[in-house]
Amino acid sequence: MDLYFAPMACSLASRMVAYETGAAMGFHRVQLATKTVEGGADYLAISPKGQVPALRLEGGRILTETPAILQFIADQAPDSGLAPPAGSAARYELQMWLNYVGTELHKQILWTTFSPDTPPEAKTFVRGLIPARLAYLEAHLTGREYLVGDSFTAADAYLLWVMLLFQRLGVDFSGSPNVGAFVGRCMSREAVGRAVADEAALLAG
Ligand SMILES: N[C@@H](CCC(=O)N[C@@H](CS)C(=O)NCC(=O)O)C(=O)O
Repeated sequence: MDLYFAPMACSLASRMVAYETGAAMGFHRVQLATKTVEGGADYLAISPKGQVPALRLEGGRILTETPAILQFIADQAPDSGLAPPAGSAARYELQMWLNYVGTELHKQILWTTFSPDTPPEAKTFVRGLIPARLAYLEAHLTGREYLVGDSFTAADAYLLWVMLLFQRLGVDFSGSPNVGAFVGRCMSREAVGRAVADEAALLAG
């Protein structure tokens, strides 16, 4: 498999899950501004959406959309527990959280915040949504270590990425100790910490 990514973008969640499973994965850096892949290839010819992540499967098929990619990688290693078995209630809970993180946090708040074309009023508006979103997560994580069941799943990887960007935005976590503990818990996982460190280094370097 080959993952098309940009450092510290949402594709980082896919790297976390790939490292967690130990999947054999090629990583290809995309310049989102120019829609080119490192080495000069036209990224739009690979993924016409022009967004990361994209996953090239064995055989050449291209998969896009973070929830689908995360589940595909996780399903290659069913014993990892990163995605509960298909058809189980826990699997639908996983999908519920992947959808929540993707729509209510990633696209609504982060994408709007980081898009260069967003009007300032819109940035202010979505920033104002953050306390309620954090309060919801804080309540859910009361007495729980992870979003679904009692072990780390692909949904936790996606939420962690959002929380790391919230930290970069200077969001106040002081009223969200469970969320803060969740971030620390996830980051203390060897594979997750390594994925974040690798992309932070790429961004810095
Ligand atoms: N619906 C897509 C959204 C992916 C997305 O928004 N990717 C961002 C980076 S976090 C991106 O590629 N932005 C560049 C652009 O929109 O042109 C998914 O779930 O994967």
